Amino acid sequence: MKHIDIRKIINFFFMKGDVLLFVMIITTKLYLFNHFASLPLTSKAIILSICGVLLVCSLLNMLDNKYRLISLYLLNVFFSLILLLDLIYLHYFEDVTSLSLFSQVGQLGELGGSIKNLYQAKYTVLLFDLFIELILILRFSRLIENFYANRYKPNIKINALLSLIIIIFCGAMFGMKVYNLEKRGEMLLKSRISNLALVDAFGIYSYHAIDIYSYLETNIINKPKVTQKDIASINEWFHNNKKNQSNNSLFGVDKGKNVILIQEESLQEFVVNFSYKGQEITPNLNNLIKDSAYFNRFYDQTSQGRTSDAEFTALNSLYTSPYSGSVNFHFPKNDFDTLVKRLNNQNYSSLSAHPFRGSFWNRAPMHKSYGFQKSLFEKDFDLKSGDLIGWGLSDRSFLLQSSQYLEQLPKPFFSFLITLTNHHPYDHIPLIEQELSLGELNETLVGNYLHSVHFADKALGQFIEKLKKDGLYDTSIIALYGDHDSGIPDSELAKIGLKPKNTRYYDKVPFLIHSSKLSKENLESFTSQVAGHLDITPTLLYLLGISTEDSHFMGDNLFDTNSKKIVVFRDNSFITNTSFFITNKNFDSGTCYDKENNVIDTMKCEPNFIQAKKRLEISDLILKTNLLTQLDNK
Ligand code: GP9
Ligand code: MN
Repeated sequence: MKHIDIRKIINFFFMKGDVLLFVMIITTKLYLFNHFASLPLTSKAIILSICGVLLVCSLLNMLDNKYRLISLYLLNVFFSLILLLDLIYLHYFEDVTSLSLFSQVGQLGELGGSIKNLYQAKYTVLLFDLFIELILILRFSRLIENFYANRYKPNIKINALLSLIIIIFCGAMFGMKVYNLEKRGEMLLKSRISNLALVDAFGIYSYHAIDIYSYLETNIINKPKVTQKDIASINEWFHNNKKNQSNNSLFGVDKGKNVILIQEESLQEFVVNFSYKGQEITPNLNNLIKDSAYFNRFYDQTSQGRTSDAEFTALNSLYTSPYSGSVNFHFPKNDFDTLVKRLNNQNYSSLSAHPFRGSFWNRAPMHKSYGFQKSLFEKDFDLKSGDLIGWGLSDRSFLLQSSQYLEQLPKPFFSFLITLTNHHPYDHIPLIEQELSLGELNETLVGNYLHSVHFADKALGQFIEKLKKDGLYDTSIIALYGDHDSGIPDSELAKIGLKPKNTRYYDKVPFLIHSSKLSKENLESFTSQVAGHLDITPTLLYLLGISTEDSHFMGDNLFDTNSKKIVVFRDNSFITNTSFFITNKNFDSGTCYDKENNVIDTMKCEPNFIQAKKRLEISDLILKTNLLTQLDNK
């Protein structure tokens, strides 16, 4: 066997001393970053972040010795600045930066002016070594040059092997982390819920790598080319679709009124007018419905983006993201045409409010893109005087505090209130607040849901009373809808006597519109139609007398009877007034039902399936290529 030269091995490691020192410095900075940002720090997240750094360093080994130190120094500057920028951004937006933000001047530009205020003296520790290193490099440049000149020249084979080992090790760590997360049901990579969740799981640098990849995937790799033919065919589709719309006496009945749009967390339709052991679950909602237009065949059109999808579909009247996960992360900087912008254009003031972090579902930048002049998140509410239940401020405190904001808004206003308390797994309501006597249902999932919905309903009742006191009840359109289904399995629903006849049987959420004008009308022919989240914007604009002729909303004004009405779901399932088609993507695997839920010949659903597919294709192309501004608006 060939003699092993120990000196060579020592020399090899000595040669890597600069890299080791660099990695130690960055590790320290990572600890400091997490400490300043008050983020939990797991060893896996640190290792995964360091992996990225090591990978970049291993490329450095290929460089000539002459450039080694300066490259390491520049990398240190680069990695330190990322941490610094993220800290500053976190301080202001409660989120870390992402590539989609850099791609447009918007939010970061806005930050420019306040960087001085957001910078904290302690952050300087992240830059401190850079100053010292720079002085040392300049002062001892000759010495350093000699030192590197006398080192071994980089050995390509050994360095390539080293890089391979790092890649295998890091890949395995990454894979294990993803596997463990998915085993726990957390599909963070496939369906991002917040950037911070990725930082928690993978570390800050790996998060940025994932973010860059996902940005490139959406904006370059998967971005289709749009031809003039595509544009013409989409224009034609919208043109034909509009031909069916007619005006009636309800157009503009609520012109100039304030709009209070409430999105209720996980509120399903089956609780409406439902009683258990003689107890009404939603007495306040039921009362409000008596005084409103109530659409009882209104379906949940959300997909993986859950609450954020409900916001998107309701305000944009487009279908959810064609990619897995929420529109909010794939297309936060698209040019949207929303209910918000349409009302802003009519001199409305606009406000959105939700008592949770603005970073969750990427809401802060997204609500800006929707056009909200002001958005309130957790930090804008008084958590000390309000009560905290489950995920945060209870609906009771949230709606009460929001009503104080509403009082101050210049009129007419549009406010979009997103509640939080009734969130899965619905076991947050304290015993003292549980008003229903549910007997054996107590502590079951469905029992907890009833308690939780009842609590949310009481909060709604108090809010309505407050609106009446503030003189807003009659001067506003109050619209309310559930964001998505509750995720309660059939076995639990059976405990309260519900037996779904197909997988989407209870996939309905309530949708009501209260306005003093509507309560006097007979609306049966409109409210008995099938409907969904995409119909909210066109319907409200219709009542407000704002034309949508120039829009590309894919939902319909529900105050118009439409024999061709179709509610399309992301997986290509759909419902019409007379049929229901359930599939998980293709036609052959689908089942066609008639209105009475009897299975009928699949071919009867084919024409509508083609129509549903076309709708999704159009919406997807609009999203993927940010097409709205290029379409005809006549
Ligand atoms: C949190 C809330 C919950 O902000 O919207 O979102 P969900 O888990 O229902 O999508
Ligand atoms: Mn939700």
